[in-house]
Amino acid sequence: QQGDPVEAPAFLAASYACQRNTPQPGHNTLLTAALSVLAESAELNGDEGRGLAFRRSEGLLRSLDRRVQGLAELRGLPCLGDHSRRVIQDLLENGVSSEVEETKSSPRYKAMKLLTGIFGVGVKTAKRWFTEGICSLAQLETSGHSLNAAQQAGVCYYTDLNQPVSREEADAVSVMVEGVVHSVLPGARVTLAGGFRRGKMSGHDVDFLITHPDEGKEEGLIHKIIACLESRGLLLYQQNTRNTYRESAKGAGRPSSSMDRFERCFSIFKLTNDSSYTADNGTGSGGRPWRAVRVDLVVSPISQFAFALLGWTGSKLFERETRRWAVRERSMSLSSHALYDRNQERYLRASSEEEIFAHLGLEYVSPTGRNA
Ligand code: DCP
Ligand code: MG
Repeated sequence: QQGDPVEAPAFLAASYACQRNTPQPGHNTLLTAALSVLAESAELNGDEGRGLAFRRSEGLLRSLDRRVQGLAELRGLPCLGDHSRRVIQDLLENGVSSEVEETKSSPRYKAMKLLTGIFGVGVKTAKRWFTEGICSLAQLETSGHSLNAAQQAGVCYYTDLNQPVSREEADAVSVMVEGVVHSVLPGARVTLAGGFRRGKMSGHDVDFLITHPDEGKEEGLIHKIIACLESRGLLLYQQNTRNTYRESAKGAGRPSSSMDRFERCFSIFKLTNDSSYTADNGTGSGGRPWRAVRVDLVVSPISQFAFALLGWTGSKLFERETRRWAVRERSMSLSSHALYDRNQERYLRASSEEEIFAHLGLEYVSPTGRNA
């Protein structure tokens, strides 16, 4: 190898994504897009560990404040394993990576992406179908498999749901959700979370967190919201769950589980192309005057709101890394409900995201810097 190793600045060398500021889309989109394909391919194969390794490489590259032009510039940086470095070298030298190109054109990757692109279909189900030779929606339809209600909606609105949601559409959905929430519970607060809170210009869905300043007023709210949405004809599909979270002696609401236990509703909205909504792509497939949009509504008690907001803002890697930091570096368990200090054997309260970062001994990272 040529040249002396260059010492990376401490900020860039930080090995946890939650210690870095990661803007969207970053200065290395050729590299991050390629690593994202390899991560996705590993995830679709059920290989979580390999997927995570590529996600960490991708996150590190996105956090860099300049475009990488040579492999030597990456010396001393964490999160970049040999495999990732080989792919990066290929891309820097040839403009393409043969491994990434092969992955993208492989029948398995294409079929798994198509099948998991159906709302309600996870990796396990897609794998089973692919093994049976199902690679397209047409083959799924003729296969005779009975689909559950979510999957039926997923097939029905497949084209709409695989068209990215624009910022304008997210804003239009916000207006609808705020109108409904305020009509069923005056004083309730609606906050846009997920990728749009991180400043992304498009997303696969729109995520909302709903709370009320008086603890307890939010109980059962999800059912009232759903009833109102349905009465106004705004829902194409919905599946809701009750809040099952209770603080336990073990701390922080089962941090091992990535699912939280809030009252919530996974839904598909009917977004109409009317005066409140002026995006160019305002029609659904088949030229309908409306289109289907995935919306997640989550209701949190005000006492857990800061944790819920941190948990539902993402990115998924940023969340994962924050939890990993908490356990390994601070002996704490963090979830979307609470933060538990295992040494002090008590929950640490917080009424803002800033306070949570402070409890964790992390410098505050604003939502737009959490795009790891
Ligand atoms: N999240 C969570 N638990 C879940 C689902 C999501 O904690 N069961 C968190 C992590 C995500 C955030 O909520 O970053 C939003 O989830 P999305 O899947 O909607 O991801 P994004 O909004 O980040 O991306 P996209 O633009 O694809 O919607
Ligand atoms: Mg989202």
